[in-house]
This record gives sequence, structure tokens and C-alpha cells, in this order.
Amino acid sequence: TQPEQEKKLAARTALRWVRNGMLVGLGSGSTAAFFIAALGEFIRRGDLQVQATATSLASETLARQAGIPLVEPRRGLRFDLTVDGADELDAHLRLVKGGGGALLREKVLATASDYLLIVADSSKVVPQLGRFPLPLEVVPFALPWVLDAVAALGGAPVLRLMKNDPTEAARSDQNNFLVDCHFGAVPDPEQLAFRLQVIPGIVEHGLFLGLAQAAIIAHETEVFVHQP
Ligand code: DER
Repeated sequence: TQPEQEKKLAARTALRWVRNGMLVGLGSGSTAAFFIAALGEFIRRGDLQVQATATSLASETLARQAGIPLVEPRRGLRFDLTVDGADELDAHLRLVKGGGGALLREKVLATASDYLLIVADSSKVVPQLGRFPLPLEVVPFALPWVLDAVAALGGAPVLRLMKNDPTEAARSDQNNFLVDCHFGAVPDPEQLAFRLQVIPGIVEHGLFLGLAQAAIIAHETEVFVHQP
């Protein structure tokens, strides 16, 4: 499909940012999966040596299968480059992430990175954030009150259920709940981020503001690098 081709193209283009000896953060989702596979090929061919940390257990498994050497979290660990996907991105490189439920580790690594590079197909680019439901990671005990608080902000919160068992709530890698919030258009992402950050029990939200340095956007067979 076209989106698949675009994701592959964007992911492979991101290899140009990787230098020998780098510490690389590995994103989560299907576009990041293409990057992990392509990086693994580069390493297997002996073209370069890197060490990496993944932003989800799923990406960690892919990285091991791809033969990418992994490092455990440790004090002072910073990444030269993190390559990750996004559910939405606007012209200021403000992102909505978390569609795959990995938003907590993604934001931890994005913050510990000197350079966050987003890879995306053209469908992710929006004039204004908010069409994609905003994911939250929520501590189970706090869920009822978080749902009340988000509803009061106009966020129409929905508890995310398991894909293959709708009677079970989905869980993050930290075993927390995921809540998708339907705010509709989000004209002021910074204000919404502040309002969410003061609600106790919300471990992380999917607004990534001021974190990405550049985005590789693939549209059909063309690739654009957006670096505002
Ligand atoms: O969950 C995430 O943050 C992923 O990076 C997601 O935003 C992008 O997933 P995709 O590459 O499968 O569209």
C-alpha cells in the first residue's frame, strides 16, 4: 500500500542521520519498525556500529532480531539520535504520539536525546493537532478521577481496550492503562499539556512539544525533510 511504501521510504532515509559509534534511540510503531530493520541490515553488513535502546518491549524484540546491540538505561545515558514515528505532526513539529501505546518510554528517550528525528508518511502531517485522539498513560488506581478530569476539560476520554479481546483493557509496557481523549481540534497544545500534567495519575500524555529537531516526510515516491 502507499502508506507502507511511504513509511519504508521515510524510515530508510533516516539511516543517513546515523553515524558510526552513535547511541541511537529506537522508536515504536510500524514506521520505526522499518527503521529498526534497515539499521539492522546496515549493522549486519558491517557498514557501521551503533548501540541502541528501544522505546517499547515490541521494538526491543525487533532490535534483537535485527542484531542491533542494546544498552540498558543507566545514569548519564544520552542518545545522539532517536528515530521515531508520530500519529500527527504540525508545521512547528509539535507531535501527537502514543497510538501504539509507547508514549512514556518514547518521551523519556526523546528527552534524553540530542536529536529527535521523526519519520512519517504524508498522512500524519496536519495543519492543527487534535484530529487524532490524544493518548494518555494512566495509573489504574487513578482512572475514575482522571476520566472525570479529562471529561471536564472536554476531552471525551475512552479507555483503550485490547485489540484481540475487547473485554480487557489495553496495558502499557509499565502495565498502566491507556486512555484516548477526543478533544477535537487542539488550538493551544502547550496550554492543554499544562492542564493534563497537573492531573494526578496521568503518567504521561501524547503531546510531544519542542522535542523533535526534524521530520522526514514521505509523499508517494518523494521525501521531504522538514527542519523549522
Ligand atoms: O505510538 C507511537 O507513538 C508511534 O510512533 C505512532 O505514533 C506511529 O505509528 P506508525 O508509524 O505505525 O504510524
